[in-house]
Amino acid sequence: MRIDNNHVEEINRSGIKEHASRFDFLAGILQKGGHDVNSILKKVSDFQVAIPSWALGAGGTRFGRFGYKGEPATLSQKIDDVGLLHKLTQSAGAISIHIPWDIPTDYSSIKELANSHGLVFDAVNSNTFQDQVNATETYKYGSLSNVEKAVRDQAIEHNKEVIQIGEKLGSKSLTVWLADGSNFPGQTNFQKALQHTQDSLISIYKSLPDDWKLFIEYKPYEPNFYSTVIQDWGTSLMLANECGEKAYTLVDLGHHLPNTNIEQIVATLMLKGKLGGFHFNDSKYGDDDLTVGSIKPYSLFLIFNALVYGIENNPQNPYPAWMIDASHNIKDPLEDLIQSLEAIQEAHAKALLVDQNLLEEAQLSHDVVKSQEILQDAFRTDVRPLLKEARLMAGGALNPLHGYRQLKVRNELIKERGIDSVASGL
Ligand code: PSV
Ligand code: MN
Repeated sequence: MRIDNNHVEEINRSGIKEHASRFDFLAGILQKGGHDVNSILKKVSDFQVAIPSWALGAGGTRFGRFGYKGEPATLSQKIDDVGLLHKLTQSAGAISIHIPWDIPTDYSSIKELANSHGLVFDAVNSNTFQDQVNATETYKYGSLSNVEKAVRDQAIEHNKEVIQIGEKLGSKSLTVWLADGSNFPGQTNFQKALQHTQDSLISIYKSLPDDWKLFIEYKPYEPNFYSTVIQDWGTSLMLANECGEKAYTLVDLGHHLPNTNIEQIVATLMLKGKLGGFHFNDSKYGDDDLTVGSIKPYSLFLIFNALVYGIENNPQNPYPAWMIDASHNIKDPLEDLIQSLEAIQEAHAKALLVDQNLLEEAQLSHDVVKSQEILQDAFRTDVRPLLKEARLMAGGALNPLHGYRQLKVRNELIKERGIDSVASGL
């Protein structure tokens, strides 16, 4: 199924009048408060988030997986799904693929298809956390950090192949996430594991085209439960620095121990010009991969406040690559992604309302109360009419979730793909 302009017109018709009055009301308040509404609208619509190819099917846990009917079974169908999301939300203009889950067979037709939906290919992701069919070496005891040279070489080679695939698609970055670590004290030598990882990453980095970036993800635990080689942002930053100027740290919101101050990590990395990419999700306990903004919306806003500050004040940091990295165990994956996109846009728009000059004044005069008020004023503003207006201007749906249901998109996908189609991926 494809959503066209007629569909969008149909789903927007009933709400347009109500929206106009709500938007005018909010725009009036913001203008009185000294905000440039047009510039905020532009920043909101320019903010595009990549959808990972593995998030379009139902996820699972180690206890089981409950499939979702009409899942995209091929890369083309996954691209079509991102196209649906983008048409409705006008904020999902890119797709990020995981290799070998989604290796294209016909590159030009895949690129053409993405192009027809207005999508580009974001970072390509390597996978050295699962053994592949016919692989000679196993990653059971690690990949880039493995004590066996043959295993490290296989993992390095895989990353180089992923770069080649990405080049054919027009991607400009490689994301490396390592599951490497240990389950028990004494199992590995920390120093040797880190040294091997560094040497392996440098070898991959040497194959990186000049206009590419390498993103190094970190994660404190899982699937290893005693130690992870790249456990935190400091380790990732250290490795990125060892690799060179095209290597960066990637922050995944779920990859922190509970209550970690992620906004401070963001600020630190941006000051150092080393925040390359960002994976959005939400969590209550660990790497729960829940819908963005579903658990801790205020934290998400504070993180966006640090991101917006960094984008405006840190020219040394390249514009980060944004991606949703969530998993959907019981929701329709497309509905879940629409909710995530909305939460991201909302937190971003609220952060754009923070008066940074006023905040600096309050900070310099040690007015702690006022500093808090400035942030919370922005957080408490209902920016949804702004998001709707930005979408409307870009040709999207006033309310993407309602539109998705009104057009019965899932039913159409089930008719086209059947009830048993299963997405490749985790
Ligand atoms: C690992 O938890 C991770 O966040 C990495 O980004 C992976 O590539 C992704 O999830 C999918 O497994
Ligand atoms: Mn991630």
